[in-house]
Amino acid sequence: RAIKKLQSDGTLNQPFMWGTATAAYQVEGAWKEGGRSPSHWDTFTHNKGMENGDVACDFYHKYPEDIQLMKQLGFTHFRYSISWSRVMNGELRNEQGIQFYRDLTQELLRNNIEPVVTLYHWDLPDQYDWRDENVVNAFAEFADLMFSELTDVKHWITLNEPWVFCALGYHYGLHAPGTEGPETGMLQCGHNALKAHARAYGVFKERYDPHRPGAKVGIALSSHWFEPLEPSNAADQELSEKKRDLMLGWFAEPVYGSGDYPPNVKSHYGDQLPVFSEAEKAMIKGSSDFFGLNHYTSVYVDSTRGGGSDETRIKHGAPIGALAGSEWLYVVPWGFNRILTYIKTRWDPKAIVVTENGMSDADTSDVTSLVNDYSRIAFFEGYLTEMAKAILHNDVPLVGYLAWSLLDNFEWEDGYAERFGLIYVDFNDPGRRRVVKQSAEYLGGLIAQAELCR
Ligand code: PNW
Repeated sequence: RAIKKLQSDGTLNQPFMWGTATAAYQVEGAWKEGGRSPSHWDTFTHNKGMENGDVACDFYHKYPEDIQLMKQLGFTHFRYSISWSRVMNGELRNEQGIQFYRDLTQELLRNNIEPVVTLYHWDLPDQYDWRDENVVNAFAEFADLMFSELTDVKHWITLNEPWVFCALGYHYGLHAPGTEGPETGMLQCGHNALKAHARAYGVFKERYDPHRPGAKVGIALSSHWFEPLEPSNAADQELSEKKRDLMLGWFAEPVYGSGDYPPNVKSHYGDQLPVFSEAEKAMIKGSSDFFGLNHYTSVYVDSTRGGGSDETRIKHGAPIGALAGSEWLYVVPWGFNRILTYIKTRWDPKAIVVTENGMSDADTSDVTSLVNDYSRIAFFEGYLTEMAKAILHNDVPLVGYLAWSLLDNFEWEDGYAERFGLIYVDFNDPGRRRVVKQSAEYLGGLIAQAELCR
């Protein structure tokens, strides 16, 4: 019904995008094959002796098999990212690396699966630093290279979750390059990320758009839903709105709103926050053809607690939802409708693509329980029902839903301890055996039904 409504509204002028999402460093492996040079994630994990993406799912070699699985399950789209240091070595192009992405893209198209390409999903070549303005030009050139090579790609995402890679990489020190420091580093990172995104968008519009009918370029932003602990309490409401600004509005307001940071972000950081010139604001404003949203979870906001601890998952003794396999991921389906409706109301984007949504299981040696993943089925049932409500009752212009993730994979600082896949991967097997989980079959069945109802 939701899809029918989108069609009658004219929101869907192409089939609804049913896909899965991955990221290069999390799945590819082959870290020094084909002329690839190290990214800061290689260096960070190796220096710290952490689990790493050296082999990961070995997607680099196994992608034809994975594409057959996607096809059997009925997915129409697949989101993957480009390892920048695979396709470029400093300023030079690396032909072998580029060929890998040409081959992957063609294999998808041959199997009737539309590519959704993320240019940057956190694996920065070692020589760059997001706090340094040089990265802006470098990223625009890298984007130009990929736009020119992957001519058949219709959906591009410039950056994945600048909130995460700036905050965790340059403030909390949990992600590469592992810098724990004042908020200024993270703010500088965000500033350059917005400029880099807008430059790449501009390159596409100027040089490629005229010859690529229907092609779209956007950015993927992540946010929790922030719910006032007491919905009628004005202070809880106000603080919730501020938290939405600090996580989502920081990037969404410049791109989809005014071209500048929201007032809450300006007042919170004061002089630490870099300032955009008028020309930069003009370049950033409107620099996205769709709103890419990565959403997983929700939190309550309690204004009666102090600064650092104003978020809680407990209300009157009851948890906000079931805890998944990651300490930050509580299953809160209703928050999905709320954040989608909030985005529609505040920024009124032409289209929203859910570029990631999914849940984790903690790793265990009990493979049967990992494959019979009924709690993940419940997760998708709950979140997709709320997504349908957002479309039907709140006129949210949703054009696609990409589940995170196709495969169990390298979950960043948590290594292989958390499994987000629709497909189980045996990381002890040198062949990285795959087993389709029950939740993948469930989604496949749901896609088939949705298609029949059109
Ligand atoms: C996303 N949070 O990261 C990333 O895009 C993926 O690469 C990652 O594997 C996936 O979600 C699962 O973690 C996020 O705390 C990590 O809000 C944490 C948050 C959001 C997104």
